[in-house]
Amino acid sequence: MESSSNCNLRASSSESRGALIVLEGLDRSGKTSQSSRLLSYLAGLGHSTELWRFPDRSTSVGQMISAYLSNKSHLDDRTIHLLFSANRWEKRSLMETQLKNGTTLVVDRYSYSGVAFSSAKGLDIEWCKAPEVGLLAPDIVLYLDIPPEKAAERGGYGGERYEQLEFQKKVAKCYQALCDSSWKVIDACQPIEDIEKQLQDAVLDHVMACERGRPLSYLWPR
Ligand code: DGP
Repeated sequence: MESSSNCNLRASSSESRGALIVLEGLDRSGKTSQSSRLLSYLAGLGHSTELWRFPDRSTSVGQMISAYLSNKSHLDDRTIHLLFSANRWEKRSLMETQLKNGTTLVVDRYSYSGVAFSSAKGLDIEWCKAPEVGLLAPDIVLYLDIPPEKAAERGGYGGERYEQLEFQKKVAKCYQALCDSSWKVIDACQPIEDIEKQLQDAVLDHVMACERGRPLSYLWPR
């Protein structure tokens, strides 16, 4: 963002930066298309913005995750949990660099998916959170809230490992356990344009606050 250019002499805690915006939700909740729309909106306002997604299947860890999700490999539940987390850790320093460069990141899934999907398998929630400690905390989590049955009706479950109604019901409950004041819950059954507008309204204050120098924070904030 242009407004960062004169901030070199400020204390690091008040340096202008990009915002870390995370979209979360069940499979088929509309995250991916809303992430793209949000990116276009912010870019249209002149903000430097990038679209990220986790898992990032382009890395070697990401390829292991992709093989697991498509049932081409089978891994112990804790092992795959740690791989998902490693996939976020391998992008952490680039994430920090980009935010400090003034780029806002719109991120499709993050640590909350990690905890919700693994704790839905019965793993202890605190154990699931532990490897995420120290990753950058989002400025806002946008949760696209859809009943699992409605998501299943949308079809397009692509045959990946977690795309099953009964499992998604458990994931929904686990997401509820994670929801805190940094989350904005949006009804994902509304028309696409209404959701898009609500997401836009939800992020602007955060983008501006980060531009003014909101300090970075780390998981898990209390
Ligand atoms: P996506 O590429 O957004 O369709 O995500 C792939 C699937 O992986 C989806 O069912 C959600 C799940 N997932 C995403 N992140 C994590 C994670 O960190 N841990 C676990 N266990 N599952 C995840």
